[in-house]
Amino acid sequence: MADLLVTGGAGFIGANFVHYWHAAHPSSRIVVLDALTYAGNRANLAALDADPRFTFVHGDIGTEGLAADLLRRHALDTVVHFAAESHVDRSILGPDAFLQTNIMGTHELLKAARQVWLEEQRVPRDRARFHHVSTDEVYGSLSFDDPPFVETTPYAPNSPYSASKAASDHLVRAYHHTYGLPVTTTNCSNNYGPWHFPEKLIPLLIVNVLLGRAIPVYGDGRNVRDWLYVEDHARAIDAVLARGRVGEVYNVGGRAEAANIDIVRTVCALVDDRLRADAALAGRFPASPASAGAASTTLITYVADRPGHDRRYAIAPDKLTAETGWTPRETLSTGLARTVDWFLANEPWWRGVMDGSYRAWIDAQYGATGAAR
Ligand code: NAD
Ligand code: TDX
Repeated sequence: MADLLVTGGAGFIGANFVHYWHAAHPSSRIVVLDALTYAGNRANLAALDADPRFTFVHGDIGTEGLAADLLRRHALDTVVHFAAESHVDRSILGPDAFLQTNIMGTHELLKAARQVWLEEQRVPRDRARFHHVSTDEVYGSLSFDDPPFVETTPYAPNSPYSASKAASDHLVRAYHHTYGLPVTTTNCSNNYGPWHFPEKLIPLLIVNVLLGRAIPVYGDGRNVRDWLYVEDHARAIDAVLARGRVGEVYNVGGRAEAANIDIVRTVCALVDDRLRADAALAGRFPASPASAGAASTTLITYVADRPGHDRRYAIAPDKLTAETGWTPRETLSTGLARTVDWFLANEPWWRGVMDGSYRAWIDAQYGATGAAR
């Protein structure tokens, strides 16, 4: 069974993946390396602290020698690389951190894997795997009548974020082609689900509806994204590690295209239904329109468009399904309902990440090292 170095495991998708993997592979060891940026929450992994199969390391993927040391010390044969700066709006405001982490940080990890697995031969080549988690945004933007992205769609990244992810994809490919590093890459569509940081559309929307705040819709609200429930992404990575071919790229998506404004209206209706059906819940969120008998859609506020805003993403996961048998379990409707219910049940989590108080909790629990006390 694979023993994993998971980078960015305290972030949204990483944390969901770690919990999924921990439950699905009871004999596998997991070492998480995470810098705990604003997007990384140590609390997301607190439930695993008592398990000796789990280790948390607070550190930056770009630190020279750190990843190599972890691969050696813990005898790890697999890297699942999530760590990144991931928010497009932030990349527009300040691209530097995106280039540093997404490009240089990924390169540091590739060097570590090459050194420990290939040069020092600490793991047989047929057991080692570097799995790179990337995005459909590297393919650029589609018109409404274009066919979905496939693995051979030419790269055309439009934001500093997607350009930095495209660069990292090319480095992963080059390390396979030049040095024979055993790699796989997945390019996934928009995820949503538990532990999603409330700066991205769906969690921001849920939280703003509950707090009775304006819902900012960029431009005309007709931009289309292809949505995937995060646990289905975790299962897809598992399928690629188990049955994917080394050196290959797999697109991951839920065949669930929706215009932003339709996502907004669906989530508003879900929250309104929950609050109308449960007086105690409505009492917890008195500023939410549904608590006063109104519709949350009254909060919709059209705002200036994102610069360079990609019009449409759509992804064809046919290669992944054909080669590994993976298909998504959640539909957009079941996944959104699960997500709204998770945010209703985890109010302390989202309040904590929004007001920064979870940082105090981290310090009290873990100190600077991130190791459980
Ligand atoms: P996130 O922003 O929620 O989490 C990123 C994590 O990486 C955080 O825990 C953060 O602390 C950590 N991190 C950042 N810089 C680091 C560094 N230098 N060293 C170590 N750790 C660092 O991101 P996410 O949404 O969970 O995305 C995870 C990965 O999946 C990213 O590579 C992203 O490009 C990719 N992806 C995301 C989506 C999506 O919809 N969110 C879709 C497709 C692909
Ligand atoms: O307040 C908002 N209002 C709004 O209309 C926000 C935050 C977003 N939007 C729009 C912009 C996009 O068309 O909603 C759509 C989704 O936006 P984000 O949640 O910021 O996601 P996106 O830019 O599509 O990128 C996401 O999917 C691909 C992730 O953040 C990336 O990390 C991933 O690679």
